[in-house]
Amino acid sequence: RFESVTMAPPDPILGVSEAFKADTSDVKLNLGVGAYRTEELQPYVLNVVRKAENLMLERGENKEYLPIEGLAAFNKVTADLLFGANNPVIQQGRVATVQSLSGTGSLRLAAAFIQRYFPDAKVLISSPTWGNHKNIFNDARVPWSEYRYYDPRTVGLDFDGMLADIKAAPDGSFVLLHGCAHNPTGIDPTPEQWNKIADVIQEKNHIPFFDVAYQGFASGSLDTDAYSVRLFVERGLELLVAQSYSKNLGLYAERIGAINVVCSSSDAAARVKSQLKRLARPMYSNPPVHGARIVANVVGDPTLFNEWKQEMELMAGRIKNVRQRLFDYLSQKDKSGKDWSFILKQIGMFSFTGLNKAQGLFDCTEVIKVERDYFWRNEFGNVAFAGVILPSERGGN
Ligand code: PLP
Ligand code: TYF
Repeated sequence: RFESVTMAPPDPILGVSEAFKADTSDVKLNLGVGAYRTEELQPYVLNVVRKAENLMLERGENKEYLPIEGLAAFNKVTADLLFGANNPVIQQGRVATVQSLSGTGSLRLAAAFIQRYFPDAKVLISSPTWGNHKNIFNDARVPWSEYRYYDPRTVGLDFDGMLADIKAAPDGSFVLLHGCAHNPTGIDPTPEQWNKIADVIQEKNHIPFFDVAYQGFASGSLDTDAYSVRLFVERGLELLVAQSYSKNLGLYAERIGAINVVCSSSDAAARVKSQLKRLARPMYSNPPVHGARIVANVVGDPTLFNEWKQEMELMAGRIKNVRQRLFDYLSQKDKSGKDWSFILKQIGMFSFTGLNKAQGLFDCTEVIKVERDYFWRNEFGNVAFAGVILPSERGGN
């Protein structure tokens, strides 16, 4: 009976990883998956994570089930980090926070919530966006359409197109926004532009839905990277925010994150939370405890919290530094007159090149000999800068 099952297409990002593993070159680099690498190209476990884990071992904590909504201490600190502990929405108990399975699981839980309580609404997503967004809403049976975001002429934001498309959507649509470090373009709106986006969303009675996968990891500052979310909250909007600790605490495989729903009253927040729990129960019953304890321990301890901020600055700083080195290298080597400054203007671990595959291979054969295969292979145009070593520094080419 399973004979009729057809082969699923491979995940485009995982496909790069598989091609990478199969390749025997000793100078290969995988720039597809968004995972931080050290200067030595190694995965990085943060020192604060090791320290928090040691604390946990010393305390001999048990492995009992968490409640459906997750670890209370985690839910508290995660909402505080995102909105700011003194934010009126926190003080007034207007945020429903549920620990979920990292960013992806939190988005998926929110999608299930939208499907159940807003069956006629659609979600607007940016063009382009992180590839998994479409999968998530498709599987949750939430209709979506795209709003313009990337302008190939400027390799920047198509701001007018974005506003026009958000305006043209049916009133009361959900608008998925990347809180910071837009994946895959690395192009974020300016504070003034965020203001105008909020104007239109408010005018249209839309509901903002933030995906925050890089708080603190993009700029190096937790507060700076929460700017957009806090601006919308300050305007009194109801909204959703999915959070992930994969990147900023390097907890990729621990699957730790949360979904936060800002409501207009604490009563509504309690009801929303009860429904999120009801959705989570038959899906996965309750979330994993390990990552939740790490986050709660790191944020809850002033010394560890400060150390975390320093390590985050270090990671964000290295990515910026690699961008600068790549920009310098390309500007010097590339004689085509192409403007490479977008590399410096974009933020986060991805860069959108604005080159198509044919151009990429053509330009890069001249410009970057060694990296070119992996540099351009990703279908999304994603380039993870965190692992780049320039050929000149490696002594070859
Ligand atoms: N959202 C965006 C925009 C991302 O780039 C990622 C990871 O790359 C995620 C969400 C979710 O990642 P995770 O499920 O590991 O938290
Ligand atoms: O977009 C990214 O880079 C992350 C990492 O099967 C990732 O989502 C990519 C593919 C995958 C799992 C994680």
